[in-house]
Amino acid sequence: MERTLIIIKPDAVQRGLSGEIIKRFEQRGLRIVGMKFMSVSRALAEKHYEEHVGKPFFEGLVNYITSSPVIVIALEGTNAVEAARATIGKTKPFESPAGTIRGDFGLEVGRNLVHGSDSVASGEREVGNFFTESELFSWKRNTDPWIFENPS
Ligand code: IDP
Ligand code: MG
Repeated sequence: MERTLIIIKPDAVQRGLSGEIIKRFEQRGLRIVGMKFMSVSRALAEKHYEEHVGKPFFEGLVNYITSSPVIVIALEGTNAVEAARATIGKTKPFESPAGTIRGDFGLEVGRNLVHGSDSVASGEREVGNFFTESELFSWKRNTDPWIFENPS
């Protein structure tokens, strides 16, 4: 099933919003297959955000994501990537509608609380960057048939 990487960024962890953010993905029906509390090294931050190398905000972005611990989560579900991005909202919180995580809890693009992979290929790559195989779990929930028409 499709996978996406979620990062509860340092600002969200510091502000005590981790539980609220996890709750929204769980309520959506996405299945947690990996989760850990960690510090992101500069090397991992630069790899994760390699598409933004050279942009004016890159240095600030790496400083932000490495500034304090994060929670990383691998989520699985039908259309997991698009569903998670819709739950997160737009890149700029001030443009993000109420009801989304960024629209409900954020104002500035440099403090936008949460990361979600932007494509199926990115989801695969990013989950692999943050988790080893033994940290990812293949499991079923008893509720899966009530969330997925064709659970697998
Ligand atoms: P996304 O997180 O919505 O996919 P991207 O364009 O991939 O957004 O940018 C990655 C991250 O870089 C954003 O989530 C945000 O933290 C940061 N960022 C993007 N644009 C800016 C900017 O103009 N100023 C400061 N930070 C930015
Ligand atoms: Mg992105």
